[in-house]
Amino acid sequence: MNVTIDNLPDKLFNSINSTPIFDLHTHLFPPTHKSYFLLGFKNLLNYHYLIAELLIASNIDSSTFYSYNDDQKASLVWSELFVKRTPVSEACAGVLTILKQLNIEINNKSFALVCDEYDQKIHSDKNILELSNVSSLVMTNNPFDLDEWSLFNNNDWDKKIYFASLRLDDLILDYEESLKKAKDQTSGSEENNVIAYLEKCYLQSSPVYAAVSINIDTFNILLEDSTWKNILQWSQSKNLPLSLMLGAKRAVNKDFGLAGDGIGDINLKELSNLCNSFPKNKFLVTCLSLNDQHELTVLARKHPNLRIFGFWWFMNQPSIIKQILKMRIDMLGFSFIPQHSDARVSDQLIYKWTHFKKILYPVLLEYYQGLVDKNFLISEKIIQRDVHNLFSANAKNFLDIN
Ligand code: FIX
Ligand code: ZN
Repeated sequence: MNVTIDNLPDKLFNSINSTPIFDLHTHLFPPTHKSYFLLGFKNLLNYHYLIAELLIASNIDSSTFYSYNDDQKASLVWSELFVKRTPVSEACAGVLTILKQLNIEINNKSFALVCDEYDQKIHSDKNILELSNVSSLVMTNNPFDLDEWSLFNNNDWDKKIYFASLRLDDLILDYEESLKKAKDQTSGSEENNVIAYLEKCYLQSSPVYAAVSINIDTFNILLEDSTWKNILQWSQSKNLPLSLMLGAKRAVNKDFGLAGDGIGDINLKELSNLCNSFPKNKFLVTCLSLNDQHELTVLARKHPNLRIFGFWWFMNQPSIIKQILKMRIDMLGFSFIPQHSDARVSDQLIYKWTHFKKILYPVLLEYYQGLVDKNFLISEKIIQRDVHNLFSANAKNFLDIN
């Protein structure tokens, strides 16, 4: 059925709100992985985005804050950011969006009461997946964190919902220790212990990609170091894309813990070299700094083995997303993966995707209206195809999964 200028807004709105989402990068785990699965209001408030905001807004010092238990921390975040101050930041707005979607009224209610009401409404990851319309997601799995990796000794979780990825940062942060673990976990006599261990992890977890976060100080390791050349060859032989998360500088303020990471530099000319040097490897790429977005988009026009994904962390702000999303569409059409949630607490899937859809809707509407103006026929089928590609198929096709 063709869409007219009058019913276009409704058709698009319905399509955006009914299309299932494949979330390409999260830090979530299935509920059976007990100490890693995070759910609920207190965990939401203890998100490191909010902790950074609390530590700069109040005069509570970080060591005092981190000495508190989770309940105390959450209650402090609530009183400092939501009661004493106006919760306008994106991370604060996220909490309010979730409360609104759960029909939890907060005005004139104590923190304890809000917590109780919240606990009555959200019980499981299934609840959240339904509310957010996320049908499957990719976890971040570190093969060098043996306790976390024990997830794969267990078969008691839904592998059609929770896909694995191999996060390889430890190989850069502490190569010697990682090598030792690789040897311990294999016979130790293989010619290449790291690859032997990755092969073992691959067979255990069926990852959909490998990933590493790097900046200008470490990028050349990918191009020059023999371990990484082997990893690139190995991932090519597996048809396993490498996800490059570019431009984070860890521990800009060590005292802030996980909330203390910031932005470092990256030279995207080196990314272009990498794409040329390994033309048969596939690279998913996201950049943390606004400064790099234009060049990254140009590179994605030049290298078919490079696919842009998401608005990572400090990029995930409505004002920035709107502008960069349009630039990506102007230069790439719909050939990119527009968003990932980076959720650490399952409930965050609700707000991260609600907020993104709110930005995506008017942007797409403007492009479709432009096409109708130029006499290009838009049908419901076209809209559904495009939204399905943006929310799921672009990523799945690049990863070769269905
Ligand atoms: O490296 C990453 O995957 C980052 O997303 C995280 O380390 C970061 O802490 C985060 O949660 C950003 O959203
Ligand atoms: Zn992440």
